[in-house]
Amino acid sequence: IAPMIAIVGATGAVGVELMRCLEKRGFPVGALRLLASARSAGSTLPYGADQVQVDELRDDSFAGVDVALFSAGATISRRYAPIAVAAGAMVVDNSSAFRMQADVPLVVPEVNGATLAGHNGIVANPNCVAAIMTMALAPLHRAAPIRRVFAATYQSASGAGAAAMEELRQATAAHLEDRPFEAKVLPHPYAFNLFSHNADIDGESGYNGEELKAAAETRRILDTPDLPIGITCVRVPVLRAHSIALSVEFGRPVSPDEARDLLAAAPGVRVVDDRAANHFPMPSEASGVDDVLVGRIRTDLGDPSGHTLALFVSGDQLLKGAALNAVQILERLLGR
Ligand code: A2P
Ligand code: 11C
Repeated sequence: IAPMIAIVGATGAVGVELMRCLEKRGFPVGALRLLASARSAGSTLPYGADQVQVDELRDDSFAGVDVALFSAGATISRRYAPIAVAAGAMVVDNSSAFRMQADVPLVVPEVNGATLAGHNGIVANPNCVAAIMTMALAPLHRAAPIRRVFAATYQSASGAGAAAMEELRQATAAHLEDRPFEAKVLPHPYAFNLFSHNADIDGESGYNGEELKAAAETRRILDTPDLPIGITCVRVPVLRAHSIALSVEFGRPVSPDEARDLLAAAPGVRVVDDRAANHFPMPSEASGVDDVLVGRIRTDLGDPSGHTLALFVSGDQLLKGAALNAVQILERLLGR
């Protein structure tokens, strides 16, 4: 029988995409319980032909729920995911709350789906950079073990939530109309600008929280605990797809042709690498698309040994970086 599914954070950027993914993939939904803050209680959201009411998240929200999809931030997940599990629900959590916890699998189904078997009620959905990056790295790593990664990200507004997407729209309109605009959601002017990712900086390393999460989670998903990863995360004025410039050193030389073949054969990856047309992955073409786009595949001339490839990746932050991956996890968990 079809499960009762709760979505915590249903009104958010990811919450709305979770509903779209369930619907689009024909996931059997017995009943849908939409949960958010008191601010949204009583509003409705469309699901198929229905309007479903949004309720305030409370301790008793999970009675009868089979599966709870959390996307309301780590604080909410820490408090309510154990309550959902105690009520008998299986939790797929999109926050960072449990991602590095040993008894919680951190899963990109195409990469390490087998680790799902070890779950104790909670499965963690990775940080969007980690999910998108591992989709490009794993097919290569399986053929030629990776020794080192350098990454620079170009991250969209959606990673900071629905309010940040709206701020990008408003700030851009104000800029074009030469009106003053005061940023409220993000720390810096966003229109026609870019800035270092808004996560807090770790005083010791100088890395920000997003960089540390993306690196640690990538190591965990690839099962390469010692992989050195250097990464710089930047917010760019794009609505919903993240891009990543990668430099990947292997234990042996890997030619661009070999890499292209490996990536072309990988489920969930689409090679976009047309040198003649200068057509490579772009966030505009990754937005709304399930596949992660990978291209600009070339030998990295920064490494004269020929062991390093350069790549450029774009993936929809709300889909493979969040909602789609969560629904794919659910499909695996329920054996669909
Ligand atoms: P609400 O819309 O009622 O504030 P986003 O990542 O797009 O910013 O979305 C965050 C999601 O988390 C929204 O659905 C938001 O609901 C929800 N949320 C935020 N704070 C709480 C809370 N205290 N209890 C339940 N849901 C919350
Ligand atoms: C961003 N990736 O683009 C972040 C948002 O680890 O789930 C999600 C943070 C996380 O800002």
